Amino acid sequence: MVKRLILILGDQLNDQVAALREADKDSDVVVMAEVSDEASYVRHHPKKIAFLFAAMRKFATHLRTAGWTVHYTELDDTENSGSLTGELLRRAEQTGAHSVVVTEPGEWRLIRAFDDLPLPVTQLTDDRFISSRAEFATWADGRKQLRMEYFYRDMRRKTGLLMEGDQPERGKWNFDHDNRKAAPDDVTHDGPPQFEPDDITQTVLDLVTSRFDNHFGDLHPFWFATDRDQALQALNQFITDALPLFGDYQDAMLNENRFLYHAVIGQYLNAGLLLPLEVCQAAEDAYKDGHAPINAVEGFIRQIIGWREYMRGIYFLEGPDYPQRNQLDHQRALPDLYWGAETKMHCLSKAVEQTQAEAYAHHIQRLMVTGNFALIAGLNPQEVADWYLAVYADAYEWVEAPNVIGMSQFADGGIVGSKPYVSSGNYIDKMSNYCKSCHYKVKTKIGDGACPFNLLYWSFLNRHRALFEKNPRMAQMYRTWDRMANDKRETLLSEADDFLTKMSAGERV
Ligand code: FAD
Ligand code: DLZ
Ligand code: SF4
Repeated sequence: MVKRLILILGDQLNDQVAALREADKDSDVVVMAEVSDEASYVRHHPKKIAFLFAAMRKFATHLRTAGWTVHYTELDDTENSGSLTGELLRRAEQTGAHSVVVTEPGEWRLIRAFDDLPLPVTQLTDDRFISSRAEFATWADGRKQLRMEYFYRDMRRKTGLLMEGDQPERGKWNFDHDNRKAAPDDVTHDGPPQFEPDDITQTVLDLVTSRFDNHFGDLHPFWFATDRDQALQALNQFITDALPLFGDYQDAMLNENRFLYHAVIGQYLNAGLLLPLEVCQAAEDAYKDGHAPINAVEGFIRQIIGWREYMRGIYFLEGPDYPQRNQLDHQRALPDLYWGAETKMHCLSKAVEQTQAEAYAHHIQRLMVTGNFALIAGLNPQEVADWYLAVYADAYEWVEAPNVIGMSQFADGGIVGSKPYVSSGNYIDKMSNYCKSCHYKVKTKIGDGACPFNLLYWSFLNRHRALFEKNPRMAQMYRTWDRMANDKRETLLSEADDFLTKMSAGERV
């Protein structure tokens, strides 16, 4: 008799997940399901849906080969109930199982749905992460500020990565100072490997074309890795070809190059095809072998055992209402340019164009182009967050919400960041070659052709003066604003208003 259903979610595709380790091949049944509820709670990018469904199908095949009984529901199955809870109830009735075991999902929505299921569900700690929810809560307890840097140092101590005894390698925890180079003239890396779709992936691509053609994003060409072997190949290629320059050009952006020296492994890590520790160990080995310098390797490891773990910690610590926060009371609707409508702002146009094509943009494009613009234009953070959750192949609420609501939109009031990430066009000009091909002039502050980032930056600071002027890291900006001539300030604010009015009216701006 079947004892338990072992639910494996679309982002838990690894032999090491807790629910599989706990399960018994002889008496338990693995349940996996492609369901319309999950594919459409936001309108995910077609590449993201295809990636997950292909990776799920291939993982199910892998489990069967390893001797597991797997009940797999394809999206088109006539019996498909359309939801994960519906599928669990249906499979329980079919098999006679009386309980469910699942590795805890990365979303409050699903955690609650499983808690409410009229079947006993055990939700196990997801120990793919280095810091458990409980450990993060202990770390956070009693601290006035939850600074990533201190959490990260604890993660270094815990994992032993880049440590010499109890001291950091080369005597410094953080080499970020060396990682701010502007875009290189010549990029020596071809970007991530592109995998030819196999038969399983091809079937999924046909399904996604027929069912999700109306979602924003290009399905073709589809090149993602869809199983662990391929994801490991992608990781190895990154370590060999790109990691040595990852640090130097981490913040750079180029018209001609979508990936620069980034790893493009977020979707593999978050779906379980790669594990965070093995990725960091591969990077550390490259440092020990003399293949990659310390600024690159430390920077890369910090993103994973620092930022990634910290973001997850914040998501669970802050509770289910976190994604709904809107501390700055921003209410402007997301303009169509985020969905590919034409814009004269070249940086935004490039970031959205590559997002549409690849379901990918790197961190600085997300933070300092699309995110920065959303913040200084006063866009509603929940609409902004839904956009990020939909369009990126690596987006799941546990990591998307703290990045968008916290780091990017300051909608959590300063839990993740001590000041908002806002900048004028100057920063974008320094880190990219976008401005050279733009309709607007980055050096122009007001009047004909003024860069909208310049206008909106000051109007944002002016609007939120009461909140930010006492922040020591922002005092200098307010001093500069105060030194500006009165009529210049007035012109600037009125041009910013005009720009936003036109944008919201659907004019091409
Ligand atoms: P690399 O630059 O090569 O970095 C390596 C890895 O470090 C990434 O794969 C990722 O796992 C990790 N990492 C780096 N920065 C962060 C971070 N801030 N938070 C968590 N992990 C990080 N990352 C997601 O995984 N999912 C998201 O939904 C997501 N949404 C974001 C939204 C905004 C507004 C911003 C500013 C950042 C967001 N990030 C998100 C973080 C980061 O942009 C992506 O992890 C990164 O761009 C993925 O590309 P990569 O693999 O080439 O990363
Ligand atoms: C994102 C996603 C999509 C598009 N489809 C499925 C699915 O059909 N079945 C599934 O088990 N999971 C899917 N997911 C991931 C979930 O929506 C959810 O974000 C994660 O499981 C949370 O950990
Ligand atoms: Fe973007 Fe302004 Fe530069 Fe144009 S000039 S690319 S809008 S920062």
